[in-house]
Amino acid sequence: QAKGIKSALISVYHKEGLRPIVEILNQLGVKIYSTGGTEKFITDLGINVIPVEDITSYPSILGGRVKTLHPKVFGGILNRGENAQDQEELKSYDIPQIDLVIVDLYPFEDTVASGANEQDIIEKIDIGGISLIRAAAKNFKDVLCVSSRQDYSSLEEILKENKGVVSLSQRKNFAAKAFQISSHYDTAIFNYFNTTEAIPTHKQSFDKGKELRYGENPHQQGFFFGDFEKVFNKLHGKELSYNNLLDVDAAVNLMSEFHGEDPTFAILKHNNACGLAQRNAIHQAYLDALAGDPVSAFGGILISNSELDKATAEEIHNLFCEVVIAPSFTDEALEILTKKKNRIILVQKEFQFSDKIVRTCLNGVLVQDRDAKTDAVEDLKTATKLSPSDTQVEDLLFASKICKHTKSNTIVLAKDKQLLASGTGQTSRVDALNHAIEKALSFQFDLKNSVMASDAFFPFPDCVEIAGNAGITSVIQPGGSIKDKLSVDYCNENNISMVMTGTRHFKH
Ligand code: 93A
Repeated sequence: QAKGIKSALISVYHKEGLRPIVEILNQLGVKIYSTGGTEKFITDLGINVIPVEDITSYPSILGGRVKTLHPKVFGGILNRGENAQDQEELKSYDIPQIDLVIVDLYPFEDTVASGANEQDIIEKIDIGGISLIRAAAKNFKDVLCVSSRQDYSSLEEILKENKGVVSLSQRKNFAAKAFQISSHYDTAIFNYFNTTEAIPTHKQSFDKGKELRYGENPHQQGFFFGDFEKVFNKLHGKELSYNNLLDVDAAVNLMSEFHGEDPTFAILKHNNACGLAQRNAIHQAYLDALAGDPVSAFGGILISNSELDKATAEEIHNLFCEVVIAPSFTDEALEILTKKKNRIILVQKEFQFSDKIVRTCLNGVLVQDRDAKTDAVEDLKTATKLSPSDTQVEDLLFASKICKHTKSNTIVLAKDKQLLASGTGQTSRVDALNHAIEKALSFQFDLKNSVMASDAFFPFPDCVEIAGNAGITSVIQPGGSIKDKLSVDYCNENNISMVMTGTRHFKH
């Protein structure tokens, strides 16, 4: 039921932003109780406020450690309006009813972050405030609980909206927020104490999710549920963000296609490869991956399938990049790469990908098998009169692996085991191809005798026509369109070879 607010208990650490709230409460004729510093702040605004000591008949003791912890305060918050016995007890013990609790907790996390000493940190473990929050949130049927200064503006709106009358669902929403605040607060305290590995943190993070700085954007909260340490040994750098984790996941998935092959280096941005090359040495693989798109590489995620050596590290050091992943690093390479404080260095361990993929959908979840199919020579059916040469076959399979790990619709152009360009996440295959061609040419690549991979079949012959005009001479695609013949005919007329794999690799 909706309920008007007649009394409020305010105890906040940060006072800024509180003024409009107390002014509205004052206008509404709400009786305000408050603790020491907050009480002074309100008095200074010229607004009437009753010290909480008047309720408890106790001063704040133990240097402020006990100021609101008292049955009269908690009785005023926890009593049930509908319970006759509760109401009887309020009267007989002279306990005032409290309808609104506003708390802003001692800044525990900020104090830890400031590098304060242990005693100062311990003093910033809020006991009374967190108890007020939990009590008010538990009794949301009767009490509105505002548990952080971040909620002052929404409180202000609610108070203005209906002259201090607050609905049950509004109170319940604030209660949910309150328990989020209290669990976050306690987790921060737990993390501070759990330095001795007394409790295995990886288990804890798997059970509860690790809170990230934020989600995809700063206004979104983010969590990671998983066991990062099972996949990586982090040697250096800042905390991984939500987007870093997604990119790293894309990187290891992509690089798994080249496991055990010649030295291969990939650079990813926004989960897609913007550079990838396979060479005899990792140094050259890096240089040729970077050449694929030196513009996009800025701020990218770098991954190698081979040990990173000094020469490669020296090159990488010239580039601003977020993350570098490799199965191992030489000591000299590490010395160079760790010179930048934030650069994240990850040693990838041997691990098994889960065979299921999960994502949210319409408030439920979609689950599917991982795309574990890698196109191989034996899958290829030549559809044209002309067969691809052995080197072309190698390039076709190389391009197809990249294609599989690129957002659909995608077209990948490659030559000599180097990604020349790709069109990623386009709404049409023609757009993807045009984009790839334009991009490759802008970086001065010669598309003559390059190969093209497509994640799905060509519904029309337009793509092979554009490809032929650009100099592309071999094509890999799943096949299966009713108009396949039109594409094949064009290839036959223009000396282009085409192989079909029978396997589509959409990635939405
Ligand atoms: O030290 S406490 O845990 N003991 C308490 O009884 C208590 N009651 C409220 N800290 C307590 N508070 C906290 O005091 C509130 O959470 C708030 O952060 C702060 C407000 O104190 P003041 O109004 O004196 O500035």
